Amino acid sequence: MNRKTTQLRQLFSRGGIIRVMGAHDGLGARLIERNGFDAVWSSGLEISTAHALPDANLLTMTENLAAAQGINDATHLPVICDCDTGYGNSTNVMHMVKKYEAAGLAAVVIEDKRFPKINSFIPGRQELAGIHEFAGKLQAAKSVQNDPDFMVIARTEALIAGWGMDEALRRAIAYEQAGADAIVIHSRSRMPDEVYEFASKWKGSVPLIAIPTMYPDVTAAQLEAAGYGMVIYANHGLRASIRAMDEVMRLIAETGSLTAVEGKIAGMDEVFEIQRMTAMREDEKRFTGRESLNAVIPAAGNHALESDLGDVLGDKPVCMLNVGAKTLIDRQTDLLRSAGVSDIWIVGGHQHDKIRSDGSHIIHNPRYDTCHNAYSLMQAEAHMGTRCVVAYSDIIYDRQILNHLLMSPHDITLVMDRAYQTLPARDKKHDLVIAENSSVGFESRRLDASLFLPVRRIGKELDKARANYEFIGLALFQGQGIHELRAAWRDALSKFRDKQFNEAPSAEKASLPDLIQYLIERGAGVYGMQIEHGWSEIQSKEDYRRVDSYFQPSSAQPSQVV
Ligand code: SPV
Ligand code: MG
Repeated sequence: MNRKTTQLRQLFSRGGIIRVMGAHDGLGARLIERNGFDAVWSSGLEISTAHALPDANLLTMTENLAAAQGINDATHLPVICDCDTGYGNSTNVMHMVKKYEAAGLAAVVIEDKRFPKINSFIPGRQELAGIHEFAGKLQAAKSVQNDPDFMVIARTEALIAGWGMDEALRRAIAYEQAGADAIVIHSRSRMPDEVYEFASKWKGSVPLIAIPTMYPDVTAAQLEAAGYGMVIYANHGLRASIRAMDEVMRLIAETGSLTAVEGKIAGMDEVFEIQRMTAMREDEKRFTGRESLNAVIPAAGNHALESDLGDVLGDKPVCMLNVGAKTLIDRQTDLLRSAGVSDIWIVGGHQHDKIRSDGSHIIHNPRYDTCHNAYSLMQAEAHMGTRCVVAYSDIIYDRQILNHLLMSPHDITLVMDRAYQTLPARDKKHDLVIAENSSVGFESRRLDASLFLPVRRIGKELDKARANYEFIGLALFQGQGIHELRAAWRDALSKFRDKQFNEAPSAEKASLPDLIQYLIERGAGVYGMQIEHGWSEIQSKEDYRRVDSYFQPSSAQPSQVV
């Protein structure tokens, strides 16, 4: 990318009026860039106002330079800096040019008023510097720049100070002869006639710049036609934000709530986008070596079809059921986040637009009614990263179960409950698991290798006498396990498109256990983590009633299920 100085020069040689917008910080600069302006004006008025100070040379050069650097750092656009009168005499101007040029700023603008200046629209104190004195400042500025493309722009305040058109033209010519690379002709007239007249009488060759704050009806095209090379909208972002902030604050103060302002303010996602949070996190993944932990929650199925939950659900997917005044999905995502999961991907299908989950990504599986949950899961395959928790949307489980799962050393780990055999029979078929060495003693609080056992088979139709566990719908895939999952899925889709795939009529209609069984057959190491109780699924009214009552405030909460 070119230097910003060269970029600005290229804008002048491109032809067409250059459109510049004022800012006082990096946020303003980002918004200016995304709205398609050509360059940013680091405005003295804006920077002063952001400090809640009058625009009257109260801030030092260092403070203005810091603001300009903040603006410059936030944008690819060249930044043109309002440097008032140059912070003193020629010596100050030389120091200033060295500093601004070294900071990568594209141009400085100095104005021919006496120090301390006051904003041009404050009547009664607009004192002009002598023409030779100011020409000397411009020569001084030009004598110290290193980069030939760096621009020193002269601004004459002759019209502002009431000295008339001839004086303005005389000064502008003198400033061009002193080396100025462009001329700002400032006017406080309510009509553009003055700046039109100036341009029509201008005999110089450097470009002219207008700041139409006081004659807002003029268009960029009209200024261009009149001979202007640049228009600076000096302070409109600042003034818009004052109005917007005021309105929102008034509404909050009046109503005592944030509801009234929700539709009027930028969402947090937009804030993060402006910050470039996503880019930062991508870099973090690449360079800090910290593995990200993600989660995918397939939540596409219609539970009303397979259970008696219909009237409890209404038009909601099961993950939006409230259990104890909090939705299932919020319970699960809060728990996942507190365990260090950074990105959560929810794959919706049936009533997907009813899913609300702050901070999670929601993907739509449009084929949810003909495909099963392995298909939904794999809709998120690009987002699994290097470590990924997979969790059904209709379950609830102990924090400790998740913590232990995240300690698994294995590439693929399923959470499996050995208590299912002791529970009263349920109508629905369980996802059964046959694991090796299941006779190994199990103590739920003991953390050692025996917590994890190799899985031999998984499915609903296993021999109950041999199946010693139930898969609870929670699993961890990491490292090689993610590659194996993807490869098995691709293979299954091509080989079992219209063929029985384990217990499913085809790969697309496969459940996650069907896919896991395939992983086992392909030789992947699949392990089960033993638990005993501490979780529940919601697949019937009875499940719902039980879990919901568990979370009622009056009932004692015996464990740490969230
Ligand atoms: C500024 O933005 O600080 C300017 C332009 O100098 S004006 O306020 O219009 O004088
Ligand atoms: Mg200014």
